[in-house]
Amino acid sequence: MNVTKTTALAHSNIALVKYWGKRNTQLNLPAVGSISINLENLHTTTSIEVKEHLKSDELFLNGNPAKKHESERVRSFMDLLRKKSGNKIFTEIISHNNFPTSAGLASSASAFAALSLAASCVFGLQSSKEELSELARQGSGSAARSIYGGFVEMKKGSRHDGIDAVAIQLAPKEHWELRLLIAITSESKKETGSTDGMKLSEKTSPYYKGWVKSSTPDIDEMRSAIYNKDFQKLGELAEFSCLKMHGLVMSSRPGLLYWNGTTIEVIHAIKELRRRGTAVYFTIDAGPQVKAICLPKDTIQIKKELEQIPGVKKIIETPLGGDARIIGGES
Ligand code: 2P0
Repeated sequence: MNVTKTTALAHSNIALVKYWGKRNTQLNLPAVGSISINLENLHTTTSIEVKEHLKSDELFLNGNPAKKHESERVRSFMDLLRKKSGNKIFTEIISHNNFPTSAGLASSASAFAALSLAASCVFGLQSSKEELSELARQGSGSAARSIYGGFVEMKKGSRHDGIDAVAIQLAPKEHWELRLLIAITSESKKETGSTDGMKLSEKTSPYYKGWVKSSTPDIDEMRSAIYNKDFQKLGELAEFSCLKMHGLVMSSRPGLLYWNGTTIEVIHAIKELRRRGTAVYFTIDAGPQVKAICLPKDTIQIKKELEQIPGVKKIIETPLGGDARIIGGES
């Protein structure tokens, strides 16, 4: 009997080597590869149910009907599954994030990874992880990485059809116990989403070509830092890739600035901690939250320091998370 209702869970992820820019917008193919870690305590749970009477997919986000642009994005994603499976069914999709949405915490990553898994299941597709990653990428580039737990590399790929633009797992979370402390400095939605921000940088930044060209060595070095568990190298490279991406973003026209004043205060506090001998590094996505990367033994001290900074609303602590997975289903 076919499964008619399924629930999947996927974790968010944070890139240590950043993705910014597309080589094909239609298939959402990245212009650069990226490397991320998957985050245990930030996740999306998505239930999807086949409803015979529906004429289009219905989406509820965090307990409310989704906004028009969110529903449209999800409906065109679901069209991919209808095309792939040859099944014309429509569904009700109920999705919950356990963290602030659209505030630079990669909500689209966990959302489209969970949706890819749950939707593949109700559409009767026996998808491999690689196929799920390829599908998730078409929803959101960073979602391709959230299919896997631990340390993940997103391949830029070179094919026009995009089947080699998928993520792979470099190492499971057990390989190296890292911690992330996320300093929340604002819970407002960002003004410019990543997709629009990328388009603007591609079109207008004089640094865009240099960004694309210089990404491969970053990927190679980060991969070896992870395999060799070289924390200093991982941290220095993560900061380099982060600042390089934000430099690119700021050099667009009009320039984008995802940070607020507290973002900068937290960066300085992390540098100061390091000057005093604590191994901690920062990275920041397309938003104002600062993620401090550290080792388990230092988390209490770093958390104490960061939560004292005026403007830091709260700190979310997380170890690395596991693969996206099915957590419930009905036939
Ligand atoms: C990353 N970001 O590597 C980079 C760093 C944000 C900053 O991937 O257009 O929402 O849906 O493919 O995946 C966020 O971009 O963009 C992102 P789309 P996505 O994590």
